[in-house]
Amino acid sequence: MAGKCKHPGCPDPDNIGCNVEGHEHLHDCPNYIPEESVSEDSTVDEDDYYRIPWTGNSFGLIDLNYLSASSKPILIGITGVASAGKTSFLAALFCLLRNGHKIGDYSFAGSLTLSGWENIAWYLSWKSNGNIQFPPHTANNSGRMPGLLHLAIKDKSGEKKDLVFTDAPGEWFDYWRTNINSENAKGAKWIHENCDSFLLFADCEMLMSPRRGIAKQQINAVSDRLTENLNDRPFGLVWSKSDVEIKEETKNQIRAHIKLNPISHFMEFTTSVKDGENGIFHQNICDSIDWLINKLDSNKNANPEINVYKQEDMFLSKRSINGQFNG
Ligand SMILES: Nc1nc2c(ncn2[C@@H]2O[C@H](COP(=O)(O)OP(=O)(O)OP(=O)(O)O)[C@@H](O)[C@H]2O)c(=O)[nH]1
Ligand SMILES: [Mg+2]
Repeated sequence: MAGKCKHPGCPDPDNIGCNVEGHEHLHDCPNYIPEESVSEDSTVDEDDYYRIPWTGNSFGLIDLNYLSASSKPILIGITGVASAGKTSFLAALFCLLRNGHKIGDYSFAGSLTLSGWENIAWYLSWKSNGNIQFPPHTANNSGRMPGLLHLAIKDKSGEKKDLVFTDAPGEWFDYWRTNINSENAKGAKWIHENCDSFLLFADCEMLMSPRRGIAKQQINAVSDRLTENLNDRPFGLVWSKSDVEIKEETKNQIRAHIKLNPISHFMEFTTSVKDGENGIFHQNICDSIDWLINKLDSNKNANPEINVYKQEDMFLSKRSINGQFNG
């Protein structure tokens, strides 16, 4: 047994717990009681328990309920093996939005996980000594649920969208590509089953190294898993760390493999935490999210036109017959 969880709504209290606040390290979760401290009386009286809806940290599954009760958030699965640059991409996205960049027509309009974003974006942010660091490797804690990062974005007409990004450890995808039913692949499986769209990260640095053969196999295998039951969910291929240039031939081999499977919406993006010529790599970070949103919108049916006396007042006006007011 790994420990106990004292959160009243925990689905797995006798094992690893729910890490409901999405702490990076399970031991930081106030609900988690490590194995050595578990005693008979370590349960919590539910009447004394008060839970606030969020703390600003990454979401867990229960927090997602607070958001999905009022709107249908778009879940974006950030996928790829360890060190592929997933968390750095998310950190760069947040830094760009914080500096006023837009996702298509949409600007930053808030987040319920600001601390979670700051925890990763801090590393890329300017320090007084001029150093840039990278966020740490995403810890493989609970093995079931990825950390979830929320963004609200709004366009000029006031249309708001809620986006939720998964920030999962790359190990999960490694287990998942080798054995879909592995206990350690449950988190990756959750992402595949629940996300509305996906970005798969292909690590250009590794694809330029002597380990490029392994890198290709890993990218191809994760892509095979993702394209299974993909249906019309958009799938973006991110050439991460594109400040390291790779041969077109290497890219072509990976493209050829991915295209063996039918994909309704496919697009590639070259990105990096470095801005690139005229900021192209940064622009592509925002464009990749814009593309996913657009493709998801295009999957929806258009709203039917309803004949009403006053178009702007759909509640009070009576419906007309053959377009004539029937009042
Ligand atoms: N040259 C270059 N290196 C990068 C870039 N982004 C990330 N890296 C390097 O890649 C390492 C891993 O990046 P992460 O963002 O932690 O990768 P990850 O996919 O989140 O890794 P896991 O959390 O282990 O799954 C970083 O520590 C950096 O050394 C980039 O844009 N360019
Ligand atoms: Mg990570």
